[in-house]
Amino acid sequence: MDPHSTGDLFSDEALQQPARREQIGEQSYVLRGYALPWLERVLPELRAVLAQSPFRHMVTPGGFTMSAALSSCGELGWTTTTQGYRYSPLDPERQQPWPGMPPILRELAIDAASAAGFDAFAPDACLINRYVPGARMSLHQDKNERNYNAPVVSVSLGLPAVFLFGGHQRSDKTQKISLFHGDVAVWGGVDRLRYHGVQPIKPGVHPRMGPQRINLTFRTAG
Ligand code: MD3
Ligand code: FE
Repeated sequence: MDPHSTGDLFSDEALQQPARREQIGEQSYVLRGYALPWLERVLPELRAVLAQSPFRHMVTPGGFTMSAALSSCGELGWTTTTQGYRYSPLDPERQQPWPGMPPILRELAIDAASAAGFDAFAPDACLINRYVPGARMSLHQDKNERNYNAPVVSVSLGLPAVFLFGGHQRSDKTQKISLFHGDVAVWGGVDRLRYHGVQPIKPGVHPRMGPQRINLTFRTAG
């Protein structure tokens, strides 16, 4: 429509920034603000998931308590045991299936994957990480999923984070990428097994999310 007419000037659409797609690797993208128009539908569903399976701090096989708290929804959730890391159909805290993946979360993930060039994404797991100020995630690879052909889709909410994007060896140089509320990152193909981590979150209070960062990662795990 004519942008100078007043009719829809204050509609959500008119207020929306154009989505910016930044390429950060051969097959990796950050879709700036991509999740913002979805959030008022996503956040109530996320709250309902967390009411069923609350955040908990998992202990690594090496005996370290992770500083990021974790939950999951979908057919599979990520867990730690003394044996190692694995995906499980049951929430070990409750010995019950994880909450189902809310359709609006699934739709957001599939839509973002497609915007980054990955069609037919079929996520079966959504990991939910909560970082309070000071929490971090050290450099690691995600390699517990059965199928590395599928991308990983990550939605950042709340306080900003500095994401570290490394190479295929732990010792490879890392690039720093700031991730903000509403940003969606998509990784796949040749970048799927790159080392990555999150620097300690700086103190702050996000106007919508409070004093925390929440990250959703959608994967095809099984
Ligand atoms: C790059 N989470 O849960 S998500 C994780 O922000 C994890 O909570 C971080 O790493 C967070 O495992 C980063 C972005 C992400 C996820 C998977 C990747 C980046 C990736 C796999 C390969 C390369
Ligand atoms: Fe990871």
